[in-house]
Amino acid sequence: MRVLETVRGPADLKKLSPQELTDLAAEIRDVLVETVSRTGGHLGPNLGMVEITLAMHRVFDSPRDRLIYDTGHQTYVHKLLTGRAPKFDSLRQEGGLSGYPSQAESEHDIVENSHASTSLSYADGLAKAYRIRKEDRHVVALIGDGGLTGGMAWEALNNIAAEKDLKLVIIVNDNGRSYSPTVGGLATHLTALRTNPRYEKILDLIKKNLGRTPYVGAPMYEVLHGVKKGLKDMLAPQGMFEDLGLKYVGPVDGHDRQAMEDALSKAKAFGGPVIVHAVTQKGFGYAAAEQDEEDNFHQMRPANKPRGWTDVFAEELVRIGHRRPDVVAITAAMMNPTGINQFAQVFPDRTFDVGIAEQHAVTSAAGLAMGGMHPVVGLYATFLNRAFDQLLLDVALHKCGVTFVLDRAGVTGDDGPSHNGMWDMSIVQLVPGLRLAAPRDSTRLIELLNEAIDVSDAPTVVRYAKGEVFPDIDPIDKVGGLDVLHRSGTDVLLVGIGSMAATAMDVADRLQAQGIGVTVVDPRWVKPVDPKLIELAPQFKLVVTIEDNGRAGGCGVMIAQALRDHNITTPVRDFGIPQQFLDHAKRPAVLQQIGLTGQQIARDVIEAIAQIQGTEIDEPAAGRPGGA
Ligand SMILES: Cc1ncc(C[n+]2csc(CCOP(=O)(O)OP(=O)(O)O)c2C)c(N)n1
Repeated sequence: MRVLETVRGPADLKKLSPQELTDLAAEIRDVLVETVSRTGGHLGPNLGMVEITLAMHRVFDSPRDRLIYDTGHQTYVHKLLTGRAPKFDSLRQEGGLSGYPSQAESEHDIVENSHASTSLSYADGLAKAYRIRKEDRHVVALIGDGGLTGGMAWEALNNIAAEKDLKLVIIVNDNGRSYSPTVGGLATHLTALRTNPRYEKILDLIKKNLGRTPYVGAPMYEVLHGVKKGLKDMLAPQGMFEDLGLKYVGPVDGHDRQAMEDALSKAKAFGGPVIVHAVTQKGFGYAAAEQDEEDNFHQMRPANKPRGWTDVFAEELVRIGHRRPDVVAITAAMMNPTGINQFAQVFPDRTFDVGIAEQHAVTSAAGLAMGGMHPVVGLYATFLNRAFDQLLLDVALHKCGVTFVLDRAGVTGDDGPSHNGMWDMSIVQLVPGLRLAAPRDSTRLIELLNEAIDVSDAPTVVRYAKGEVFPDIDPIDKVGGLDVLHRSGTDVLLVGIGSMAATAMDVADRLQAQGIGVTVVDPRWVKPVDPKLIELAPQFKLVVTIEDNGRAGGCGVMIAQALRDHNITTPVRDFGIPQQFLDHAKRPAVLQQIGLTGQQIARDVIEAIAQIQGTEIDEPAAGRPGGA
């Protein structure tokens, strides 16, 4: 029987012998490699977390003590040790285990948000609550060196340091990498420590010499301790933490379970906030991951990836870079995933990886624009949420020409609620002067990216979906800025936004088959609303908008408002993502669940037209959660 099968919860771990724990670590690595190769997900980070997680669960008493994982992508080992091993096969599958912590799954999970750099703030609040309620519980926050590059983490540290009696242990899992190597001054500090052999050698020497000086042992120790501290300050980052008033333990080999347990026990006994600095290797124990240069298998990559939206953007940005020496690129620790890496290879001096620091990225872009450059900020759509105020007041108020390229917009699916890009088109609607483009295919992405970068006196946003780029849909006509994609009548004006233009074409076919006349347009630029769209609308019985964004405050709502403002009474039906946190599943399954497919939209539109015409038709009246 494998040791893993005997572990039904953390209590079982405490009974295991050192040998059994070593065997368990090997078994966990086998399960990780075998499962994640099949399901996809975060392999490298979890391979690096095996011993740390074992130590966390042996030293602390979850769920009484609270374990918080920053971002949460490194919790597969935690899942395996907290009763979820039998279901681990279902990782990231519809109805199966989430790829992140989940309160619904386990009492051992508390924070589910997968946006980085939040763990220390949650931990600060939880520990303060337990102190006020006089509950004797520890809070443990695990944060990577990547997570630690986010400003929020430092805001939290600043506050935690002032609370001398908080029972709070911060484990820094320092593997030197986010996706790519972690950047910035802090990362340089951590690397200096990790890679400097002098430090441990000198400490060894001190220890040995101490043993040989019997009478002066104690005073000598003080002197040498001073020396040690001075040395550490020179080489290590704890000077920085200690200056803040935080106790520092480390560096500890994060793959030495016993050493980790010793360090955590010491930290637990201290009774105030402590930082335990664990040094690990991403992908540890699996040669293919350890040696992978791109990202140590941070996330499993499919073997034959079809040409995606990111590839089209990446190649075009390089072409633009040659033509426009003022164009610079900024990424927030997502060099490869956003495609900025291709620009970086050609223009390293014009590329800035700022760490997981979206807020800084955006205001730094404003500064670059004020200094005569045209920044292109590459982000996942969901992470723009982080930098709304910076976009609004630092960029837009100052009329800075900054282009935001939002990848993974719309339903992304597998990574669950916090990774869906379903807020961007709503929040950017609030920004005066900002122009928003949603390309429907690769030709339009190239066109719109160029048009966006030509705007020098306002922010522009270009947003597109995750994964494979859709086949081109060529326009049959152009009306103002609108592309007309289909024209068979004037019953319904279908406005297909971005990747939903393909769905609009599907709807059009279905409506036409029912004898309903349809025109499909793609506005390309969706903010501001194109005046030609306002001119066209009164010619139709119904305007239908389809977008891959939350319905609240989205493009459909803005189009309806523009029509009202012009006293146009044509009814509008807006289809988009319902304002819900969507459980993880594949994108097509999520779209089906929320009613955002050609079939479901066509059914609703047929009903709406029937109502408008005052006639009843034989269509099943099923629910339409995504419909208007
Ligand atoms: C606000 C935010 N921006 C970007 C990301 C994307 N992201 C997920 S994991 C990760 C790297 C995390 O690095 P680190 O904290 O060191 O953890 P590791 O994977 O190395 O264990 C990034 C950038 C995110 N989750 N949240």
